[in-house]
Amino acid sequence: MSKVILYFRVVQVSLCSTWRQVRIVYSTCRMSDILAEAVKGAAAHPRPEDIQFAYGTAGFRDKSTILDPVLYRMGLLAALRSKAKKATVAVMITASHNPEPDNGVKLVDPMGEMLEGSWEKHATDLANAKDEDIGSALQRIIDAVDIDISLPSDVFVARDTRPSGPPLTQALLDGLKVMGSTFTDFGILTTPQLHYLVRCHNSKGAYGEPTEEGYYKKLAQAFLKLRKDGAKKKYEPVVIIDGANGVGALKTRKLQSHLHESLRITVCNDGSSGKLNEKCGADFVKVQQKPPAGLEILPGQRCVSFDGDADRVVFFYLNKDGVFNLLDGDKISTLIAGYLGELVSASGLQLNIGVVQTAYANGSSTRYLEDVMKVPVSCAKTGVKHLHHKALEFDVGVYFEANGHGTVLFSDQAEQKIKAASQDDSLESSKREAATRLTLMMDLINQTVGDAISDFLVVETILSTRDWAADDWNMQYRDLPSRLLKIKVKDRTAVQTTDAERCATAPAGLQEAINKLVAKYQQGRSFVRPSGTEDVVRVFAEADTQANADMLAHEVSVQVYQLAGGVGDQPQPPCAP
Ligand code: NG1
Ligand code: ZN
Repeated sequence: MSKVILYFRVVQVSLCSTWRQVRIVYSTCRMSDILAEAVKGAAAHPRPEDIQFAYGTAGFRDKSTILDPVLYRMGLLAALRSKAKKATVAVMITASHNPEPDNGVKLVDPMGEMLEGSWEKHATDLANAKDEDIGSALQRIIDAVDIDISLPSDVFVARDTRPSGPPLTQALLDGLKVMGSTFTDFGILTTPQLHYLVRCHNSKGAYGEPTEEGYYKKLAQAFLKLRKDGAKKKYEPVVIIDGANGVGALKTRKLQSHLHESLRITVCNDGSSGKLNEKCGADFVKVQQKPPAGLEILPGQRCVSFDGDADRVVFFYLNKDGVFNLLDGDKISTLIAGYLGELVSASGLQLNIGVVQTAYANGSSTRYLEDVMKVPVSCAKTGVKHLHHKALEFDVGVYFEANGHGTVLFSDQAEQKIKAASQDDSLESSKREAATRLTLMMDLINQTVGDAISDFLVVETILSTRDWAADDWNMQYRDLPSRLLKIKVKDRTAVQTTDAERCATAPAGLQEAINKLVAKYQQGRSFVRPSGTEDVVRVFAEADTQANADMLAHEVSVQVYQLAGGVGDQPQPPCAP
């Protein structure tokens, strides 16, 4: 080892009643000792030789039983990331909408962003290094990024409600301790709460108070100020929340006391009986296009589904004939972009607003945004980091995945202009008031990442201001019927795509086959892509009727099965309704 660097190493961290009171005892040691200890520590977290892990669109995600070595190694990596950024970073342990036996881990950068793309490879390499090679794998990262290992590191940690969370947290902390990193274990939080906390901490409170209570206070204060009094004809401040039997339910209960009587929330699927994400939650409702189990709904009642870590949200209701209607991420982004657009015009500010979607966005929503609302729309690859990145191109960038994950980003310049206008006494009062509402919307929106609780409050604010029932919102445009399927293949990387995943470049002949099938259907559209979180290829189709969307999705699935090495039985045609 050529470098001999002495640096401080934390040997004891004691957490007192609040995370701020951390007692830290330091000792000194050499980098070579640390790397040797990292290897030694791996003995308690051995890596099975036959499994390859990959840091995908949502970090590592797998059966919780095999993730222990990955968590240990992510502890090591998080410490390095913190040193590289000279700031606190965060690690969230969750498998989001996936079933309870799964779990996962993702790193969060200092301002609450997803881990920078170039580090995903480091994460994958370290996760796949043999136990005895951990030291050299760490050294390669240190050299590649040129990390000053003598710097301190600090990491925030949280998990969702999965029973595998505590032991996996322990494995992560073992990795952090070996690296001599300080850390704060927040226990159970929603993913977006952790993103919020790390940003508050690194911005020295400029983004908000860095506590869970601070999160509720910030959202609730903005929400209550935005709520206009006065009789409503259609909007009712009553809502039923499907908490997916996860952390979103627990945290909504905590939020409730801060909202006073402004909104009557009934939390169902709160984890007291059902299983996490089982027949409930945002993913179930979106994919199955039906209400979750565990809710008794009357026609017209507004219902909300969160996913397992509360970073996705969809709304739904039964119309007067009892027919299920879904208000997904596309409907949410249209609602938000429309309202923010009105506020920006009313304030007289020159700010451009754009919407970012993925190929999964319903075709009707794209047409409505572009043709009726005249809002520019960009299409990004699946995965929040891609949408987030594109949204930064606008002064006000609204981004949502159809599945309900999304938020709004305000550029620094936009934020400054809006705040200045809200305090400018020389402006007409109507302009100033619009700017003031925009500042409150900025507070209500969790700009770090999609946040089910924050997005839910944003939607309630807009519906209340517009005095809309769910039906009024839904009538903005009519969704085209669609179908999402998944196909198991030998190797999902056999499917490759381009043009924001809308066109398959491999295997040969697949895109031509899709084009031919699509041409048979009115308003047909279909694309395929390998999932980043599951070992499957996803097939999406939409068409003029549900039967046609189902049939198109089926026919494309058969092509994927035949051309991309399908395993198991060939997909069967949809049953007649
Ligand atoms: P994959 O498995 O790559 O399709 C899914 C979602 C993404 C995103 C990630 C992260 C769909 C079709 N895909 O990704 O939008 O939310 O999970 O959780 O919904
Ligand atoms: Zn999630």
